Amino acid sequence: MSQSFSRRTLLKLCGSVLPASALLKLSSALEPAALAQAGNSSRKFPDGFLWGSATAAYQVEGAYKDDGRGMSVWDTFSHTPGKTANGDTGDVADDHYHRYKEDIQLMKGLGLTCYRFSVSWSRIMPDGTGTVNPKGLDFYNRLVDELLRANIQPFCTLFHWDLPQALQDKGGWQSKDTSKAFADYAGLMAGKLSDRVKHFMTLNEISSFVDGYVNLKNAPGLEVNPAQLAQLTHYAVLAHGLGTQAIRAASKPGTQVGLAENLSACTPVVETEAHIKAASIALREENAHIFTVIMEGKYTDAYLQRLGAAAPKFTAEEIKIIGTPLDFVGMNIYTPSYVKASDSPKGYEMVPFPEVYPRMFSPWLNVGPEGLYWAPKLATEVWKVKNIYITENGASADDKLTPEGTVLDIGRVMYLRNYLTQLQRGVSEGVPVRGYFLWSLMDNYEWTDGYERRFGIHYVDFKTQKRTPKLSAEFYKAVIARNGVA
Ligand code: GBH
Repeated sequence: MSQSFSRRTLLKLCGSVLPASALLKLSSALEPAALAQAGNSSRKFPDGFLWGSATAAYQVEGAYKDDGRGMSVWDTFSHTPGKTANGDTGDVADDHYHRYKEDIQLMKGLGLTCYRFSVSWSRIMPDGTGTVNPKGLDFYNRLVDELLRANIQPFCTLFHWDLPQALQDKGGWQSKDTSKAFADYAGLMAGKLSDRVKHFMTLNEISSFVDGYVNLKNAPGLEVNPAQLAQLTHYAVLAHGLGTQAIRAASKPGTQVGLAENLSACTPVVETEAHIKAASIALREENAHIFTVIMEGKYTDAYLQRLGAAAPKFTAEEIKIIGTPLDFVGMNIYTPSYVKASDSPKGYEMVPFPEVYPRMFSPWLNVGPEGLYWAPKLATEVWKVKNIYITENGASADDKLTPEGTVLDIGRVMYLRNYLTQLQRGVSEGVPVRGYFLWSLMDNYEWTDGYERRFGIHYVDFKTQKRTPKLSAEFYKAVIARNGVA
């Protein structure tokens, strides 16, 4: 049964306890315009807050053989029978390589002020090193120019998992040569684009792509032993450090460098002093192998002790490079890691998600909006981070195109509204988050899940390549227009 009262009834009910002046206020506050305004002022973001969306080369571009592009580990992996849902590949994906102008119109339609894309390394250097392919470079020049024409700031990720196959053949991330090759490529790109691109991210989600060396669900789909895992993770963070230095050396002044990492977004189970303290200890330790060593230029003692003989081998010089100070950090946050206080020596305990729990359309996508408040807030306290971007946040849903040609994805809208409310809470308290990138602009190739898991706010019919805005696109457009949670 509906529990809402008419305005008249409400006034009657309140009339018995409220003085006449309050009554007058209450009655005008209930006018629709006043309601919209109240929402506006109380949940606003600061002026200049950047609103974006994110994609990645292999997930949207397609055109996998065009203009001299070399093969990447994801081409090999997705073409191997049995590796991805329905054998789906990124051969065509969203055909963004040919339709980028149309896609920039979608961005304009939303009112985006920034856009995060990634460069396909094997389009630029088909063999991973050496010869540069001018036609590959051309594509990103055209993309950047078109974004700027639309008044959208380009944010460029240099590596989003699609390692050139030629480098994989020489050991991939198990070889330190890959870290050096990445720095060469990153410096090259910064030299070409930094006259127009002001924000570069080195690597996207180190923790995810190193997973491809222990988890057969990700490229390159290998299973190495634990000792090798810590070592290759070390080569990846080293690539980030070398890449940061190479980008700085090659860039125009004013260029900002960071990374995009899906750190474990430690969040107190209950907002009490003890649990909050536990979450902040956990943030350092749970991210020791990647985020912490990058922020602090040091592996924590607990991490090295925990690994024992499987700990990575490294030099003091490498550690210093890894800790090269950054201009900003990017956080990909989808789901929180809940932490509780504990009397154990480490002082915290991770709380696993139960079997029955609110989830979006990917088994791992547990809903926990306050992760978007706590992870940036605790990172600011622990590492004195000055500039944060939420480089990814978004959700999968079982979207269905209605016969009328729309998608009423209220689940995704619910998810976004709650996460953005928590983000606004942090920003209003001074947490230095400067911008937000929604994953994703449009449905795309969701790696091992193929085209079965849709994350877009535009629906893509992969047969016709037609893009249709979902309800969540209307929601996001309203958020951007009022610079506040809608
Ligand atoms: C991001 O990863 C990626 O950066 C982006 O490319 C991707 O499309 C997007 O999120 C949505 O997934 O199947 O149990 O092995 C988010 C973090 C880490 C989540 C790996 C999925 C695999 C879980 N991802 N994880 S499992």
